[in-house]
Amino acid sequence: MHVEKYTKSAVGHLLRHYNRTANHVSNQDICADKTEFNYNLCKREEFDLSYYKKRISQVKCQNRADVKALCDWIVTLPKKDFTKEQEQLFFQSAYNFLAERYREKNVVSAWVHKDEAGQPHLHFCFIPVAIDKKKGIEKVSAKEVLTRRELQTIHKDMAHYMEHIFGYDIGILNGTTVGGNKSITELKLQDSQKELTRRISEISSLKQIKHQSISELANAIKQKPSLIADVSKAINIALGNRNELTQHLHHEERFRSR
Ligand SMILES: [Mn+2]
Repeated sequence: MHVEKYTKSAVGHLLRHYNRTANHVSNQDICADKTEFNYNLCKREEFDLSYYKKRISQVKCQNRADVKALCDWIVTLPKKDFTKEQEQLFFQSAYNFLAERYREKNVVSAWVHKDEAGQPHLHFCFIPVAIDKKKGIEKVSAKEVLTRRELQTIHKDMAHYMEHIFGYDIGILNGTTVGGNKSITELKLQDSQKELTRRISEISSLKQIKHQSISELANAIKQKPSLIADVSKAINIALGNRNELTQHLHHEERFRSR
């Protein structure tokens, strides 16, 4: 399972993507024949977009374009030989677990997609509503709802919950093990993680070189203690201390003329 956060401007399009009323010509991964098997676990009389608008008007929301107003927990069905009933039990349980955690009135839609390449998955879409500690009012804050701690604990909590329902550990997939079903955002993230790994290995190889030359230097100093003075002169020159450089050159000249 992994979470995505979206700004207000994306909400209309996203909800149409989840409920499949958007034009999906561009999405090659959706198999139109299977779309009828999708189902929404969030049962409301009104349309998702109008419920979203109504709910967000009830809470404080900063009037800034970059405010994350909708979050989507994507929960993927583990690759097990689940019957149709077990599959539905899995998604219904995931819904119950998440609806309790983020409060049902903040849920906008909860579509199970069975028409995409890869495993069936749930898009649990909700407005991240936190309680403002000073004013005691409800406010939109993805930062305060999806804290680092929340992201660290939810996976384990969900696994426990499912174990309680199914009677055994069904193996909830986390974001890094989902594979196959990655969004653009995830792929970008993967790229930057690869870049980071590359940088880290570069740094550690640099450190190795540094260690080598330090031990070489240490050996050299042991054999010729006056080298310390030379090293400190060299450091000054390297740091751009012009006086040191001139003195050094004069000294060399005098040395040579003797
Ligand atoms: Mn989907």
